Amino acid sequence: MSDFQPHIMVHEITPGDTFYSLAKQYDTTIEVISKANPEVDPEFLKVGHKILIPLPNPKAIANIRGGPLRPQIQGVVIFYKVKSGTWVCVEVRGLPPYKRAANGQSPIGPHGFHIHEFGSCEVGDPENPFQGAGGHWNPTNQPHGNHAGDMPVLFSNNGYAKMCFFTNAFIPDDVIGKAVIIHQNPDDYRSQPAGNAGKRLACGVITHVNPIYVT
Ligand SMILES: [Cu+2]
Repeated sequence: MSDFQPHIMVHEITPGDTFYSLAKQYDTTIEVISKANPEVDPEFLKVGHKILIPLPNPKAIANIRGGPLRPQIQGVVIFYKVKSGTWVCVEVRGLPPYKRAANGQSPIGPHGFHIHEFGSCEVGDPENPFQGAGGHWNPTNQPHGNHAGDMPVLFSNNGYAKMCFFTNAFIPDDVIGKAVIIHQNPDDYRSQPAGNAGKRLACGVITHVNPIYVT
C-alpha cells in the first residue's frame, strides 16, 4: 500500500563537503551519491551547488492500526536517518470524515499526531483507548508544542493522509520502542500537556527496520 521508495533529498554543498562526508551524514554510500549525480565531479564540488541524495533505507517503522473508535485506520510511519536528524514519512488510510467544531466540541480533523513515550498499543478502555502509550515523548522537559514527540497534524483527504517532514528533535534510534498516536481532534500546539487533541484513534509501536527486508 505504500509508495515511499525512492525518496530523494537535495543537499546544498557547504565548504568541506565530500562525497565521503555526505555519505556518512546521510547514512548512504559514495556509489549511491555518484550514481544520482552523474554530471558532478566529486573532486570539484562547488559550494552552494545542489546535489541529489537518494535516501537510505528507513531505520525505523511503525505500523498503524485503528482502535475501537476508528478501526478502519491503517497505515505506516517510516523514519529515515538524514543529516542532523530524521526524515519522517507517514501514509494513513481510513481516517474519519471531517466534522466542524460545534457545541463546544473540537472539530474532528485535522488530526493530532505525536510520538508517545511508551511502546504499548494495548487498547485498554475502549471508550478512551491507548492510554498505555502514556503522554507525549518529551525527553528534554519542554512545554507541549516543543516536545520532541510533537509532529505536524495529519490532514485527511477523504480519509487518506500522506506527508513527510524533517525534524532535528531526534534520530530514528531514539524513538525505537515508543508509540505513534493519531488523535481525533487537531493539536492546538499550546494547551498543556497534549494540545487538546482529544481521544486516541490509532496507534503503532516504533520498531527497528530489519535491513534484510528492505531493498
Ligand atoms: Cu498524542
